[in-house]
Amino acid sequence: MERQARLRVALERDEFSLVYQPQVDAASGRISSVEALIRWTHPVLGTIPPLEFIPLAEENGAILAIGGWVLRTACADAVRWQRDGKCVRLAVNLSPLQLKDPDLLPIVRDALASSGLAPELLELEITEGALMEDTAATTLALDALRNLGLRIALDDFGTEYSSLAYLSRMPLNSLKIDRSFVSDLPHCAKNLEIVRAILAMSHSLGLSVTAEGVETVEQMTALLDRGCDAFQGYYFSRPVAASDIPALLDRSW
Ligand code: G
Ligand code: G
Ligand code: MN
Ligand code: NA
Repeated sequence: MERQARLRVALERDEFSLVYQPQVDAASGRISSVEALIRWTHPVLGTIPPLEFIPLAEENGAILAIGGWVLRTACADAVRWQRDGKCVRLAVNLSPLQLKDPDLLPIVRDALASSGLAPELLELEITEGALMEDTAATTLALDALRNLGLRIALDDFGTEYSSLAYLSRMPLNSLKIDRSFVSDLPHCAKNLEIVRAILAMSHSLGLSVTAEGVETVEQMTALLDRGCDAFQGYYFSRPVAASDIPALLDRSW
């Protein structure tokens, strides 16, 4: 079978799963949020990374069904953590195609209603590409989502267009600095300056900033010294199974 065709049946065959990676609040050192990340385990081919299959799913439209499954599953996991007495925000990645889907709003509303997750605890991560495509329609879609009470984060910031125009125009709550700017900190003077500029600009627009791909204490310190609001990366935790999250929520850094 071809990969595209395999992808279409993977949902029915229950081959997808989610792992979760913590985001740590700089002020408290506690986990403020966890990001859901999809995994595909094919019975014969084994693990197929999202960077390989997400683009395929966007080509054949399967991303809409897959994205709906991710939302419902992640919201249900988050409510299970709450029943354990652990309240944490949930971040879910949204494909540009989902943002253009006229059914997105009812899909999100249903995922919240059927799980019982409070909208304030859900954050959707969108990419710069999604913002560039159709500004008017995108603003409407984001406004509708924010009116439900949830938060919007701009993912992988700095890798695509990084237009300053949409940053002030779009209804965003936060921005995630791409890990390519983090990996050679604290030694790379140029990336230190880029990080400083992103933080100044974001804070003046009222956006909170998360740094991605933080792998060492030196990287964390460089980001902390410059006023970064939250961190995500292997230094704190790799993505883990849903059942491992409650124990992590007791930790602090
Ligand atoms: O988990 P990992 O680093 O391998 O993820 C690689 C890429 O796949 C990241 O850019 C991430 O945003 C994307 N990704 C992971 N899970 C999802 C998902 O549920 N939906 C979408 N649209 N992208 C995802
Ligand atoms: O959605 P986003 O593009 O932010 O996806 C996050 C991706 O980054 C996931 O695939 C995750 O596995 C990966 N990742 C998370 N932390 C680290 C890290 O510290 N180093 C590296 N190299 N990758 C990371
Ligand atoms: Mn993300
Ligand atoms: Na990212």
